Amino acid sequence: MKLGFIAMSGVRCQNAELLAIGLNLPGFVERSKVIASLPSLGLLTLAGMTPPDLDISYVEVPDIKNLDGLPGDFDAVAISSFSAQIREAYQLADRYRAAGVTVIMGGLHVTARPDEALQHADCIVIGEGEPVWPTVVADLLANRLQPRYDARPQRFDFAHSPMPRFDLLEIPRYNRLTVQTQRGCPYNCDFCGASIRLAPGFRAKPVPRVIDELLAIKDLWPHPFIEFADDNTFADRRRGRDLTRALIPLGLRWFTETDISVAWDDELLRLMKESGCAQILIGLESPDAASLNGVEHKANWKSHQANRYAEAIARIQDAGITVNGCFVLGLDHHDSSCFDRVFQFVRDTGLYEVQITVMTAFPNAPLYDRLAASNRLLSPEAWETCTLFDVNYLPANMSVATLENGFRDLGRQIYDSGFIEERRRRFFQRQDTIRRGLS
Ligand code: B12
Repeated sequence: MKLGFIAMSGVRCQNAELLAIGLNLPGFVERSKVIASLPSLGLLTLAGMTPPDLDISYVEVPDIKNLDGLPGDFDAVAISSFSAQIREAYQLADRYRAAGVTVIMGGLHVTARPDEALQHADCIVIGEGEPVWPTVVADLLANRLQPRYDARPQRFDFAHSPMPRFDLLEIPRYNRLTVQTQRGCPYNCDFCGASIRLAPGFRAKPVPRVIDELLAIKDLWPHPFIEFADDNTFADRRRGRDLTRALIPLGLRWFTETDISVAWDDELLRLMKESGCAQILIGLESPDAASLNGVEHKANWKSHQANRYAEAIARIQDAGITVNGCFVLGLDHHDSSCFDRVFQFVRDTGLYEVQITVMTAFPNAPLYDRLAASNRLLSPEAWETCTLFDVNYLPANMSVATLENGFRDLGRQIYDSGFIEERRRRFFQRQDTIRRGLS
């Protein structure tokens, strides 16, 4: 049995003007180059649970438009899904099926729209892959594959997490590799379409398991750059301290996503720096409390943090860790002044790196149902617009054009090479001052 794991990587954006600008803006280009070259950890993880007697390979299909024939010579393929690439995934699935290849699909979009996906696949998996994958493979081999496997009643215990098959990758084509140290998040943001939608709550992988994965990568690539494919690595700060202590001897450089609360834990910040943390990405979403009202559903947490954002960023950056501050433009409390407010906040705080995105209704997020119920989705099944850059809804307090133009202009300002340079210089000068004990 030849089984192919088919990843559809690369970045996606429908807005032609933004694409064109992206080619000129160093910030966009840099980030898109970095992120376009990450492998599918989901598929590598499933490969790690696949019995060794199957003949398996991992294939990247970045663009199906320029595809000559079908990638690989397989009896069955496992295809992963994000909303933005789902139409391409369906086309590829249809082509495989027409050629007699069995198609199994899973991932975030398939979990959100299982019935839609079943029109293009022989079998779909809903929820996390690990709890059901061994059964799927056994059924495939025994010729009794079911159309749908639902992992949701189970919560996968990370103590049993498989070793992802990093060895299937052509390592030199990647500039960083991903390892997952936890899944989910204690919070529930309106627009979040990440792993909390596969299974609720926050779960962490045992630290020794994480270290095993990192050592496996180091065997293949002695000095890797690691991106933790986490939602909120340090939501449990005590565990975060254990993790960072264990990372120190590995001599890595790493990046992750977490929330602003790390700023108030001096020991954790010190350990993060010492263990090689280069940058943390934080979803600030908007600079002020009023515009964040209602964004986090459990405790309005983000709105309560906003007044301390500037101080928190300063504390993290003073610890020698750069902050990649993420802002969502077009929130319901945003009007046309939001673009200037974000720009001023970035300038005032000296955020080292910035990521701006447009509010996006992923089909698995509460935001989607809210916008659909009030007829604010412009094209409810235009999944290809779920890119974080394309506007597919009626903003509450501005027009679509105002949001699109404001977003584009803010991008021009934020990614202006002089402005990037100024923020970088400010960070390094401050580090120098701290090192010389002058602060
Ligand atoms: C790493 C990453 C990437 C990488 C790698 C993508 C890849 N090929 O896997 C890159 C940089 C390429 C990328 C690109 C994009 N990304 Co991205 N990315 C992430 C990130 C940070 C981690 C994802 C990850 O590795 N998770 C860990 C693995 C283990 O989980 P998993 O993939 O979900 O797999 C599990 C299950 O889903 C399931 N499963 C998955 N596939 C399959 C297949 C089968 C057959 C089966 C049975 C099961 C199964 O089993 C796995 C184990 O349980 C998340 C944010 C986050 N913190 O989670 C965003 C995230 C997934 N990305 C997102 C988006 C929007 C994008 C882009 C559209 C951005 C853009 N404009 O280009 C593109 C789309 C790329 C594409 N071609 O589809 C959204 C997706 C939301 C959604 N519901 O669709 C997320 C959640 C971020 C966000 N801000 O909302 N991304």
